[in-house]
Amino acid sequence: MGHHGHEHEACEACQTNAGHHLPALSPREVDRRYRFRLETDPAAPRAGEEIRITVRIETADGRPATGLQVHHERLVHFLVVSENLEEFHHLHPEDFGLLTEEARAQARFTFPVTLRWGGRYVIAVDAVDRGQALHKELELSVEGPPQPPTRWDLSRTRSVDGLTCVLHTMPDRIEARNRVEANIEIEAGGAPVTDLEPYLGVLAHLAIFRENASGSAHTHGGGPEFAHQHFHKPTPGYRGPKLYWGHVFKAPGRYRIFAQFRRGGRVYTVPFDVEVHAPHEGR
Ligand SMILES: [Cu+2]
Repeated sequence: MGHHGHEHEACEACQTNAGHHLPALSPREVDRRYRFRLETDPAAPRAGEEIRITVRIETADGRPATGLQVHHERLVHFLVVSENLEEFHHLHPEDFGLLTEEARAQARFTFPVTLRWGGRYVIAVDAVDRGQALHKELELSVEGPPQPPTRWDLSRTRSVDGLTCVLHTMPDRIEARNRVEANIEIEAGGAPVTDLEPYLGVLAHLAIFRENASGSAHTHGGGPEFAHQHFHKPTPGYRGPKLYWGHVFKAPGRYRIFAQFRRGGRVYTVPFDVEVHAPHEGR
């Protein structure tokens, strides 16, 4: 969510849909207006053991943020990623029955997770407060075996659980600070997949992390209406085979994109790695 929204005022059609067009607060504004308090149980979390993570969201005056709104069918979305980007979880308190009325009134969000390694993890928090999207990254330090180096794979074709997914980007060479139009084309057994199912309100979720988990974004995709900054009307009943999305990568470097979509009641997570180049000057 970090990036989606601020450049899409033109689209009336999607606005009623899933909330991709909400104005996003800048990281500076988020820090000015909110406090995020991270607690873990146990206090010194260890790899291989369940950790209960609690994030409390307060406004700058120290009160619970009570204006949070459901977006994409959940109140707050948490993306947990290891520093090497080899481990990724997309979690919500509701899915564990942990969003009680009391927790909600206190803006206290708890979820369990078991992590593979020690070292640094990033928890990216996505919420919507009074119509404005906020994205915040928190850090967690875990005891345990060191994380192996990132296994980068810059190929644009990935085969996962019987599906072949091909990432197309326009332009092919991705540059920082310039919007990229992208789609992921999905095939099963050589045939295009046209029975994708909405997952948390949209056909595609994209969690995007820069190398060393030094930056993150959560954006969404779907039918052709997601191409070209959402200028198109939604295509009713569109279920594939291409998941359209777009993104502005903030800085050069390597990125891992976790694309998530659902088919046959099952959520697939497909990673793609891309190199983002410094923008050409003088254009
Ligand atoms: Cu989510």
